[in-house]
Amino acid sequence: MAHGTALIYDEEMTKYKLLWVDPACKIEVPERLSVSYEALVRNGLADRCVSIPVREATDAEILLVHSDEYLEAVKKTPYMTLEDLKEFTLQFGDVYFHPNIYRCAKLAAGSALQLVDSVMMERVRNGMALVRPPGHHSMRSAASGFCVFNNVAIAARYAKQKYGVKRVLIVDWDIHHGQGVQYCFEDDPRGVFGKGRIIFGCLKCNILVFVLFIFNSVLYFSWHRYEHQKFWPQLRESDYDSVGKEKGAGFNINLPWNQVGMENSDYLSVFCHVLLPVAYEFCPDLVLVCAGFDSAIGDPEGEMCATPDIFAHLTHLLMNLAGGRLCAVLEGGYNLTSLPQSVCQTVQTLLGDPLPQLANLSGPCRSALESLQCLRSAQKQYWGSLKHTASPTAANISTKRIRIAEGEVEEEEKTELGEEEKNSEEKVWHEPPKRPCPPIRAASVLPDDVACPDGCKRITKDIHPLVVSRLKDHLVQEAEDGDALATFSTLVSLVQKMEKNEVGSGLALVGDVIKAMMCVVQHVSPDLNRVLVVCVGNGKIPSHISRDGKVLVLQISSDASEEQQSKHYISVCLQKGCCNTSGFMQAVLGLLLPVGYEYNPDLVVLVRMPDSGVCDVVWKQLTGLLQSFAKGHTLVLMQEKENSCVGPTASILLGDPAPPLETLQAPDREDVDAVERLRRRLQADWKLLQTTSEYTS
Ligand code: X5A
Ligand code: ZN
Repeated sequence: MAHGTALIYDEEMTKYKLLWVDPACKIEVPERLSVSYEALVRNGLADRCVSIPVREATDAEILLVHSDEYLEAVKKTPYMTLEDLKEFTLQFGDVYFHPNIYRCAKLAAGSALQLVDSVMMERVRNGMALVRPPGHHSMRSAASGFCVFNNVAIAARYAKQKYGVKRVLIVDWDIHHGQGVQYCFEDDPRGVFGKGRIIFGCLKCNILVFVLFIFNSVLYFSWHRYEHQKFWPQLRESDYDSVGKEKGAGFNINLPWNQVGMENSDYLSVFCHVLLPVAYEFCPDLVLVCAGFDSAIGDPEGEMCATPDIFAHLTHLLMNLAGGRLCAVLEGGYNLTSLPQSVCQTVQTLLGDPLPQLANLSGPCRSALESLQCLRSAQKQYWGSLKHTASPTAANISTKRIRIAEGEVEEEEKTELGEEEKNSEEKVWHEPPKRPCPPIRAASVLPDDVACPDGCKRITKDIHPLVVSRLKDHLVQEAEDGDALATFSTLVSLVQKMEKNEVGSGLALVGDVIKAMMCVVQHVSPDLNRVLVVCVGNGKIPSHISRDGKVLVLQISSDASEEQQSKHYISVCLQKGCCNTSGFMQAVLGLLLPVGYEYNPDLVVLVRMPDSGVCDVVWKQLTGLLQSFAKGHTLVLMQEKENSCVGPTASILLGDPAPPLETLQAPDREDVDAVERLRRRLQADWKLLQTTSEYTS
């Protein structure tokens, strides 16, 4: 399996700038790139990456997306006088040309292609390209919004053409709408008769049945500052109801932000409740990120409030798709402090370092919920994971755009005095704390006859007299069983090592997973304020475990025991238990992730109940996603006889990406209903579970 992270950068791309006065363009400066790269060097991240040289994209590659006339016109810009350049620039919106920009634009697109090559040829697992000019606004025959060639769109076409990649997911977390990418792929289902054709021969009827799997090959997701069409580029088609055209319907996903000031929880909520369910259902072979950081706090364009460490999480949440094949290409980002911080968070996550803890997440704001609700109902007919969600009326929200456009109503936020002031105020935030790697990434507690996986350190059983005497008090029956006692004692000391960050994650084979879990939970140090216990499979968890809120239990099973739900004891009951992949993922993405983020545990204990029925790939996805919490400190408890799970579990804890799930079927109606019911019941306690604005004041 490929590993390593590519970094693509060349100083040449700092060598063009705005040569005249234009307030709209003055923020797009060469320093954007140099400060980002210098921060990577200063933090020792550049050195840990595989440095890949840039190259120019060829004409043929640029023509994958752009017209011949446009390319020929741009080709002339290096020879133009200042007056000619100004004149040429005038036909486009919010962009400038310079004698060296054509060269840089070829390098920027070429960098994205080098990155795709490195990932697809398995020289590296993932990577980031730091480029200028950005790309996502440029269209077939037009420059726009500082963009000349559409780097990511070209890369997507290139990946399909050169490597036969069937499904490409483009995630555009830049704060502007990448309308260029949308136009490029919105009616995309090209090559219907090309790949993906399966022919069944039916002997009985003596006929051949051709089944054509018609998949749109590129799924584009973008969130963007919109303000009911008041914000640049002020397009009607940036709204949530642009879902793609004809066969491309459902493959264009726009989440408009109708207010500024969106925070980490707003971003996470959109990932949990729209992007991730759809992305897992789509099952991409490659993920491309339009990685703009003008969506971070302090940015003069975005005016949002999400902190740089959110990008560690956004990146991580995408890293278990497509077998980890992720290429991030820089787009916007104009605050020279938050931009390099955000770039570092992204690259450090690609390198596999522990995730930062996100503290004090609130619920999404009302405006974010309105957008989320509208988007989910606009997309529900295309995606099984959204299919059965309640369909509220979106009318009052969409008509607001028209009424504002016609000057009938004022935007509500403008009527509040002092709001304007708040925006112009300098934003302050802390530099994200360091993310130190523990000396031991994963440790195991295993019976002597079970081999310890490579890269994982076996902890030899050690009996702490103090721990043992406390254990004896609690687990009287086991007091006789010296072996179980030794195992429990070792588990407690393993957790202590995790707490000191000497060890990242742990896995253990134990005689009784529930007893082991109880033992860990009752004996962790009082400094571990919150422990998230995730139980997979049937089995009774003593309900007193969670009484003081220091423990949150979330169980996924096929046992109908919904009565005893409480804020800290959540039981998800699925028809086929953990065997049904789509139902299970629905619960993981729509329930477990939001609750986990809001709870913000210091330790995660993942319990695999005996005979849970969970398949390998799903188990790996779950284990990988749980690394989002507690700075990656997860303890996995498994039943002694399930020693075939040790290897797969260890590989994920050591940082391997989970293999992709097959394209998911729509989950069973009963399962969706069960998850929805639970979500509604719990959203008063866990605000990140909200998907509609009905419940907020
Ligand atoms: C790539 C990017 C922004 C253009 C803003 C024009 N472009 N007002 O962030
Ligand atoms: Zn932008």
